[in-house]
Amino acid sequence: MADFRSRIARGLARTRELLLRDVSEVLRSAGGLDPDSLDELEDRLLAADLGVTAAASIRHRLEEETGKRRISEPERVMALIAAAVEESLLVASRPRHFDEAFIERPHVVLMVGVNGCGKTTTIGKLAHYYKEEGKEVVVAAADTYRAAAVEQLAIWADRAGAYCVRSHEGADAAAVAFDALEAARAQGADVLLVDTAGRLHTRKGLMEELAKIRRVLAQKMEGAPHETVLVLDATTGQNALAQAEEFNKVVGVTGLILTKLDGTARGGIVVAVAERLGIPVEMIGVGEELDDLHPFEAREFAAALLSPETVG
Ligand SMILES: Nc1nc2c(ncn2[C@@H]2O[C@H](COP(=O)(O)OP(=O)(O)OP(=O)(O)O)[C@@H](O)[C@H]2O)c(=O)[nH]1
Ligand SMILES: [Mg+2]
Repeated sequence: MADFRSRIARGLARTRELLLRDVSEVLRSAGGLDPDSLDELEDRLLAADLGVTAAASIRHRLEEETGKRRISEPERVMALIAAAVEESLLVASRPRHFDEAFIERPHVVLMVGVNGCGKTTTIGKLAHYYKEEGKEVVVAAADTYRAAAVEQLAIWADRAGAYCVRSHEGADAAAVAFDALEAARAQGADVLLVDTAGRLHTRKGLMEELAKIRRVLAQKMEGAPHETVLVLDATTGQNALAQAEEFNKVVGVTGLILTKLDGTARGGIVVAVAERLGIPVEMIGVGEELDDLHPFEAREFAAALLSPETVG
């Protein structure tokens, strides 16, 4: 996992640098942590997208600590922040692994999210992830709005060694999902990953289409889809919360995948989303290659986000 850690650390470098800069500035100007600098620090944590609850709980920890002794080293503050972040994330983290005893075959995963959040890419990576575990994977091109979308998924499927079920542009998305489930069953596949068109969570008609895909899958196989995964682009910051709430209302989100954590300064959004929704963050995307998807581990994430040893 050392490789994973260094990739995450690299990916979160910008988030970490900004936080460390904030902490250092606050400490320098106040000469240490006092009530005023705690206020300032809490504001900076909010600005870093960590969310209200996490920012408040970090403040609380720091207050307790300053009651005992004067803190003026940024490293100490960062370590306390890391501990608080880890605690917040543990509540909602559920590393993804394939449990033979638990699942039915095929295990059906419906991928949803706004335009461009990374659904198709993530399906490609997830197909690869499962193939590496020795699973047979089928993907469904149920984004039928654009021919290019089907082509894009087919290319990813090819790279990952998964079978792709596709139809023509403009075909009924639910029908493609239905056909793919039939094919996955006929092939005795272990996993079916259903790609869907990006849609704004505020567009009612499009959101209804997702509900229809769900119904059709459930008709074909009791319990399907076994998972509905919402893909969130970490660079969107606080808007990710509104998206998650809307998608959850319409299709019942069972897990989250955060993408584009590489190179964003807003990695703190993971903490806010996990706290607000209590939906587990299962995986995180840290790049555009096949193996740039990793099971989410609260401890490793907190360490990579904040710990001073990984800086530089
Ligand atoms: N840097 C980075 N880029 C990513 C990541 N995941 C996806 N992308 C890029 O984000 C862009 C959009 O990805 P798609 O997978 O097409 O997103 P989508 O949600 O399927 O988009 P629509 O189907 O149009 O809604 C592509 O250029 C991807 O390469 C990631 O983890 N890191
Ligand atoms: Mg797509």
